[in-house]
Amino acid sequence: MSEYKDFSICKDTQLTLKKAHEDGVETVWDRFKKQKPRCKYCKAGVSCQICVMGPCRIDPSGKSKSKLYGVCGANADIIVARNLARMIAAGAASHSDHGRDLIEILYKIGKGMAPGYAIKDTVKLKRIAKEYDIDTKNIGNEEIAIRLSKAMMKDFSMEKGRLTFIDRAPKQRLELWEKLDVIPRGIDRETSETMHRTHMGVDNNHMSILLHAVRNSLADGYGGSMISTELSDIIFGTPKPGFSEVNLGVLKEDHVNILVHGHNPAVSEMIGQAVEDKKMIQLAKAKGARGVNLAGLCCTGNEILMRKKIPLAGNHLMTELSMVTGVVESIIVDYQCIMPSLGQVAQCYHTRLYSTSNKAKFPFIEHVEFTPENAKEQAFKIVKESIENYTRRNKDRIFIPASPVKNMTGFSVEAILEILGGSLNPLIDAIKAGKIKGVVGVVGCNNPKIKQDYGHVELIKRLIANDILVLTTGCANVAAGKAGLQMPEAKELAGPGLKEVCGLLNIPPSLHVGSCVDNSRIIVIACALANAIGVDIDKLPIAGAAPEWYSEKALTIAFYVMASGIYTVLGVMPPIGGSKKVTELATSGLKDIFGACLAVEPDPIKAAKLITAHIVEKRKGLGLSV
Ligand code: XCC
Ligand code: SF4
Repeated sequence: MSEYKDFSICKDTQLTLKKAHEDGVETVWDRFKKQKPRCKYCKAGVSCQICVMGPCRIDPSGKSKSKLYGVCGANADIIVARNLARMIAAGAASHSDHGRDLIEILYKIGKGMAPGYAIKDTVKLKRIAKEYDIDTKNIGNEEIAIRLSKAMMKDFSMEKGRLTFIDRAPKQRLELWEKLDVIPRGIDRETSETMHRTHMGVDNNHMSILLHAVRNSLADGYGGSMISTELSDIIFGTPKPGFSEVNLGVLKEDHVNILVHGHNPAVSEMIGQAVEDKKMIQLAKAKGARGVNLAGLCCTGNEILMRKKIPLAGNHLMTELSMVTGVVESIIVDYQCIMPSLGQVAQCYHTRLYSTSNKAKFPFIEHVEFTPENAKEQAFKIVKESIENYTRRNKDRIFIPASPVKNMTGFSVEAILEILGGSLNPLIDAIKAGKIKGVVGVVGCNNPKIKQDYGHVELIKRLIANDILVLTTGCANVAAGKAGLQMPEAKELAGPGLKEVCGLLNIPPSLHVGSCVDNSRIIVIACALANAIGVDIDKLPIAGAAPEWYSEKALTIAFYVMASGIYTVLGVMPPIGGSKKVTELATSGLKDIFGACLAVEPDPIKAAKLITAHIVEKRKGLGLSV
């Protein structure tokens, strides 16, 4: 058992991983080990495969004089900057494509072509439409939906020339971005231009590649991701606080268990509707189960947890293990962060797997395509088949490793404002009085390079103990929930000031604000705080951290957060070490440009010190007590 403690701090992970090995199942950790030793060129970002004169490699130590340039003459700085920019483009493309799919649904709702979907938050629909200069008087919600979706489509193209939501940023930040020429002109345009710039023989100045990468990342943060969040709220409802449960213990032995995994709530929300249907529940009972239990994984799990309080079974590194419990009838995936190994693991159990997006297909996973038109029908089909699969369960192989932990969720910006009585002023007063020293977003993934959830949990505990309010998204949120940090009672772990505020408002010291696209909610709060105080964002006592990140999307997030003026600490080094210039820029030089930079610190205890020191410095800058 002790060896399993090296992989994860979570009991449910340790025990289920042990069973996986007993069952002969290979997991992400086993494959991780087999990949060692890692290529030092790739690790440092100095291998290039951009054209077929290569692949080329530059000696990251700089010792080998014959390996200073690729065949085309690109040096380490150019190669590292190009590779980094392409990672950021991929992240931006992923979030933005997610947003685009939601725009299509909104448009089809307006046209009456998306049965099963509806506009849940009409107040927000009108508010966002106003931001897009749409006159909502005398037109129905359907027409507003059509006009808003068309206006948002313009954000994606080159028709408008400037992202709409970018103007949520404080004017000082906008002026800076204008001066640097990094205001995104169109979401797709910036990603496309990154691909162009990084083609052989285009942009060969690491600085200008990086500045464009920043613009590309802003196109995600204030574009694709922000649109995704706002539209999900409009279509599926703006989250409100409430309670649920988290960890593998949310699976129920006597129920049909269905898991949803991925990112876009368009599929999971429909599955959510189908499992509540009386006929489906009757069918489950006829098959000998007590009912149907829906739970989430990763970010689509965060989405339905936020809105419907549907329990969360686990984060990134738990996705394979969920099947090892032997009680999962089906997993329905949409896209992003879905390991292609899932189908293989399912071969050892009775779990049926379904992919739903025509852009995300997997080995050994059955494809049932979802469109706005057929989603309702398909959701019922899959739920019915999942229920029928209950009788195929092998009762001798069942293993539910833990009891669920209660958590509190649903902290949208709107919900936070409501708790505060309608404005951010009480929060600002608490910050000024030093009761809350600062606010930090702890976000991002799991990565087998870091003991699962250790980075998240240690960091959050230390921050809240220092009176720093934590906002979580993505897989970090699951870690916080499992560790009990998302209950109001966790205030006991907070410093005296934060404890008092949490007690007064009856909230946890670590608030769940959503999925990874919902980092845009953190940005909205940061912008609103800066605007209310009348300073730029980089003057605020706030920071970001992604202690266990793995994905290109996380890197894009780190970049738009940094470019917004928020110091961000990464727990895993991005592949940039092969260029001194790029590394220095990212970890210090950008501070002179954006007022914030990145830091890399794998040890969460040291990361907490870095962040706390940063917050102290910012408080001093504002003339606040420390
Ligand atoms: Fe994926 Fe969003 Fe990372 Fe988790 S946190 S591993 S990106 S699911 Ni987004
Ligand atoms: Fe090599 Fe240059 Fe081609 Fe990259 S772009 S593979 S460095 S020749």
